[in-house]
Amino acid sequence: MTVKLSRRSLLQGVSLAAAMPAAAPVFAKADGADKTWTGYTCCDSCNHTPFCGIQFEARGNMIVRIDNWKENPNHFLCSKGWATLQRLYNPNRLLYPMKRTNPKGSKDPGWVRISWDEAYRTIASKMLETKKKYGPNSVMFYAGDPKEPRPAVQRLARFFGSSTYGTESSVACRSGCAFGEALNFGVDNIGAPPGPKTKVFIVLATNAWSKPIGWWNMLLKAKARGVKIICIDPRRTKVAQIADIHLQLNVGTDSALAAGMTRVLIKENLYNKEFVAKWTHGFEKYAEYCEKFTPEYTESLTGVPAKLIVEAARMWAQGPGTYMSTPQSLSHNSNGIANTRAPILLAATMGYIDIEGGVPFPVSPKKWLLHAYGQHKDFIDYDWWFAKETRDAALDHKDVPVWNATHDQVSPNCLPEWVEAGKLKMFCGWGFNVNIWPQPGTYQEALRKLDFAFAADYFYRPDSHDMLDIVLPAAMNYERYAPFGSYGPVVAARRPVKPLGEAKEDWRIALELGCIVDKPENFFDGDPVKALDWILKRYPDRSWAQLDAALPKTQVIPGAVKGLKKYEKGLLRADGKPGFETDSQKIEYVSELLRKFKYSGLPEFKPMMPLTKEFDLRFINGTRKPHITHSKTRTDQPYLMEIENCLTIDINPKDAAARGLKEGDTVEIRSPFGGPIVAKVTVTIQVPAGTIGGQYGWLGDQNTQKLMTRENRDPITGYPCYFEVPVSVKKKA
Ligand SMILES: Nc1nc2c(c(=O)[nH]1)N[C@H]1C(S)=C(S)[C@@H](COP(=O)(O)OP(=O)(O)OC[C@H]3O[C@@H](n4cnc5c(=O)[nH]c(N)nc54)[C@H](O)[C@@H]3O)O[C@H]1N2
Ligand SMILES: Nc1nc2c(c(=O)[nH]1)N[C@H]1C(S)=C(S)[C@@H](COP(=O)(O)OP(=O)(O)OC[C@H]3O[C@@H](n4cnc5c(=O)[nH]c(N)nc54)[C@H](O)[C@@H]3O)O[C@H]1N2
Ligand SMILES: [Mo]
Repeated sequence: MTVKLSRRSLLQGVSLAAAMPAAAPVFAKADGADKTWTGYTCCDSCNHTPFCGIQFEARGNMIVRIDNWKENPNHFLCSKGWATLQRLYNPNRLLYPMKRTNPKGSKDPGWVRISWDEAYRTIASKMLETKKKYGPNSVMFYAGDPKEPRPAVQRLARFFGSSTYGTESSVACRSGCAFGEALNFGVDNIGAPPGPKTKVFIVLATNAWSKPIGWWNMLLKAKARGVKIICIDPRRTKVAQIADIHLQLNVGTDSALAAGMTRVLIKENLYNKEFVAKWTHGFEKYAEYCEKFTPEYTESLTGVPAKLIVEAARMWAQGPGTYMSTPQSLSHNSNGIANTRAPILLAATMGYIDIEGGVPFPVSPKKWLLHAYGQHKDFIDYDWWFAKETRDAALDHKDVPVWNATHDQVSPNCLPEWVEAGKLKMFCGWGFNVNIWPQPGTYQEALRKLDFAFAADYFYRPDSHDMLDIVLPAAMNYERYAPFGSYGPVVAARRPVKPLGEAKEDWRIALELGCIVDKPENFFDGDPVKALDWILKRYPDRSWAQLDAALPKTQVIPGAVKGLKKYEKGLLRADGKPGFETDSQKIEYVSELLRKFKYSGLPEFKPMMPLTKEFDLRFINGTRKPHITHSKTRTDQPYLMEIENCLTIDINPKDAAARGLKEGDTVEIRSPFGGPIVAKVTVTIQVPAGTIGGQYGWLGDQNTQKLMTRENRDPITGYPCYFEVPVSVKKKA
């Protein structure tokens, strides 16, 4: 007999391990002792989507070799991908649930190993107790950079009844830029690579090192067939080096640059009057705004030579053209939304919208959440999240009203204030890194004050976990079924090995907890494969068994809407009317949504925090490097540490000379908000004079988040300004 996990069994103290539903066909492949077999998974190293496919060879349950999964559309592994096996078999992995035995604040939390039984029992009773005492929203559900756990965690939050669900995306990642895009177009659109008819390609604040390897190959091919490339980036990136025009602007001045280019298009009569008149809203107002952005004035703000601004606008007018914008970098300053919106509106000004060679507007299969890792709207009960009562009751309602009204993920940046106000009592984390935030100490302090907190992770991370009550071992990408690797509407099953030790899949942890605090039938008896099958069966001819049988081939979720100029045919709006899914039904230069919240609605330029005599350099704290992801790659994958083993900052030769610095010197960095932070210097023209670049994710006296500020965030997204803070750099005595 299979005993199901239930709230009653929890309260009666039945052994949960014995109560686990039978897991067939789970991990069936790994059962054949020493047999050699082929498995499939996705790399989750940097979490760009689509993920990169990995094929591996296993002997019994031991992976002995990894390779490119060539049937997967994304299959060239980079240094981080190749190093994932070192992470899987890293002897420091967290393999068992643990609880603290010393009071919070003690130097040593006194961790001891516990059973899953005890872990679940403790967590579930705390969840129910906290909900009863303080209401469901006092329990926070959170997923950090790991994207894969999200659908299951969000479902758990939903059935538990808590809208306090936040992720790294609502702290600082892709959702900010996506929101800027959606304010323009009614839907997010990061842009697309050039098609056969494309003549000009704007690469906006996008670093080739953050992309799958195939992206760079795509760019080289486009260049070879004569596509003109305009790179907009303060740094001399790989893209800038092969671009026809590099608009090397000052950080945070994209809205000024776009205004300057728009003015050229208007003055020289190059813009698409017909498209603008028929399909856009607020253009006259924006044109009026752009009037003062003469090339010279724009140069004075952006640092880009006036001549080059004119030349770039003229080149853009020789389209059709497309752009690719950044997942996040434009959103990391206090004027983030305007900087995200303005440059991509240049596509609308030229009418390069959903035409051949222009920017496609893909429409995904019904209810398929394209960028959400194969998530289906019904799986998370999408309408509940967007109901007015849910939004109004969410904890970020007062902090970021525009965001609150439009997002299912709360903005968790005011977490310390929520704890202080007694609104937040418990924290449930999957892949939680406290160093995502500026001034992480403030968040550590807040988490310490909670009644109860736990997190699931691959590793024990003292900075993030020392103030928690329980930590749970998460199975890695090679050890889990869920979610399916998703490449837009292209999906594939995985074939994993069994988790090491007592690690469990994130989905399984969330679903099993759901079985206990809610009903097992709402949580697929705790089985991730059943959950995936349920999602797939929303579509004709799709099921888990079908995906599994098709391996190594991928499958397509049917129902994506194809064709061009979909706005003419009513295919971009839910009500089937022509136009775009904005308030005005047009592409908006003046956002009517922002106007409702008392903003002007225009993507206007605002200067950032000024440099001072003491803090005379702008710090871009976080541009991606090929061998580093956030905080993760440091100790987990020694191969990658061989490439770089400490915080390194890029500094321009002029700035280095003025400070008497040479390559390899050790420096101290200070900001008005903290420091000193210790780093090694790389002298390079990759950064312009006046700006330094460096990673976050290093710990202790190399932790750059201590230089950042919690104040001065973008008021619309609530995002911190990681790319704005002024700093000083001095040689360490
Ligand atoms: N200064 C500065 N700060 C930034 C940024 C910046 O550019 N500059 N960028 C922002 C952006 S865009 C992002 S995405 C964030 C990074 O977001 P973070 O959440 O800070 O990302 P990581 O450092 O990767 O930490 C993720 C944690 O999850 C664990 N983990 C990894 N995979 C899994 C998994 O599948 N399951 C579980 N349970 N755990 C897992 C890792 O071991 C690690 O402890 O940082 C933001 N903060
Ligand atoms: N190798 C690697 N790849 C990753 C990650 C990783 O950690 N490592 N992280 C993943 C994640 S979570 C994310 S969000 C993405 C991020 O991907 P990207 O957004 O591509 O990453 P960044 O390198 O931070 O920023 C892109 C470029 O923006 C430029 N930039 C900075 N400020 C400005 C500005 O004000 N204006 C303009 N025009 N340009 C500016 C930077 O110089 C940089 O070259 O990468 C993903 N891929
Ligand atoms: Mo991100």
